[in-house]
Amino acid sequence: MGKRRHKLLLLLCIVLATIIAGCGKSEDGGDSRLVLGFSQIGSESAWRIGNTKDIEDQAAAYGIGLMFENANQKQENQIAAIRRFIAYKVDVIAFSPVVEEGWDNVLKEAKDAGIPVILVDRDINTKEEGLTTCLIGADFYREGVMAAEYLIRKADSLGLTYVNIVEITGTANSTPMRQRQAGFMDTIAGDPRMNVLESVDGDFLKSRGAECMKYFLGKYGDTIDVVFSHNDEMTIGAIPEIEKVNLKPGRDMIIISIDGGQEAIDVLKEGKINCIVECTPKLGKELMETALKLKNGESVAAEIHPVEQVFSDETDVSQIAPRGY
Ligand code: GYE
Repeated sequence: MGKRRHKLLLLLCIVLATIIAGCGKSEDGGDSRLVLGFSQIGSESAWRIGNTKDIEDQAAAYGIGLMFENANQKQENQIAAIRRFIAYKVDVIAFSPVVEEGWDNVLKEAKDAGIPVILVDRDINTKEEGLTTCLIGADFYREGVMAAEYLIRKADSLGLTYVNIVEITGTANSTPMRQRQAGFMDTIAGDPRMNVLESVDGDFLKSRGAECMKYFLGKYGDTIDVVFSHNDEMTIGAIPEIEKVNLKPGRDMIIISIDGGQEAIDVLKEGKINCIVECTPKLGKELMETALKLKNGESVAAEIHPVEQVFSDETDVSQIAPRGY
C-alpha cells in the first residue's frame, strides 16, 4: 500500500477514536451517562425474568449505565447490593423489595449519600418518611378486586349457591401478596356464597404451588370449587396435582391466576385456567424516564401504575396477542 494511503488511513483511525472516546463525556471529561444501580429480587418466575429483560433492554435503549444485581430472593443480598451502589456513587438506586419491612437503615444511608431511590414493582414500610422518591408498579389491590369480581360473575353465570375457595398466596409480607389478598377478600366479603376454606403460602414458586395444591386436595378433596392463586407460576404447578386426582381444572374447579405470562395464557386457551388478571412486568421505560428526571433535578410522580386488563373465559381467548414474557 502506498505511503500516502497509509498515512490517510492512520489519520482516519485517530479521528474515529477521538469521536468515539468523546461520546458521553461531560466538560470535565467525566462520563456523563446516568449510572443506575438496580437490585432485582431473583429469577423465581416468568414474570420476574421478563421484568429483568425489560429493564436491561430499556437501559440500553436510553443509553443508561446499568449496574444490575440479582438477590436470589434474599433481603440481605439486596441490602448488600444497595450498599455497593452507594459506595460506587451511582446516580440513582432502584430496587424491587422482596418484602416490605427492614429497609430503613440502608435507605437512610442512601439518603445521607444524596442518592435518590426508586421502588420498582413492590412497596416498602419504613418508619421514616421520604426515603424513596417514587413507586413504579402495579396496583395489586386492584388486581385482587378484579379476580374477585370475575369470580362473582362466574358464580352468577353458573347459578352457584355456595363457593368453597382455597388460596395459594405469594411470598409472605410482600406487597403483591398482602394487597392481592386484601383486594380479593374485601370484594367477596359481602357475598354470602363465598367461603374461604384456607390460605397457604406458595412463595410465588411453581414447586410450592404444586405442594400447596396437593395439601388442599388431601384435606378438602373435591369440595374445592375455586383455586385463587397469586401468580401463574404457582397456578401452573398446581394444575397437574388437580389432574392427578382425576379432576378437570377449569371445569371441576374454577382456576383464577395473576400475571398473564405466555405459558399461563396458553393454559387459559386450553381451558384449564378460567381467569388471569394481567400484571405487566414491563416497567423499564418508566424506570429509565424517572431516573433521568431525578438526575436532571426534575420532580417525579409519587406513584406510577400501569393500566392492566383481565383475560378470561368470558371472551374469545384465542385472540390474545403474544405476551412477550
Ligand atoms: O406476580 C410474581 C413475581 O412482584 C408482581 O413477583 C411481582 C410478583 C409476580 O414472582 O410472578
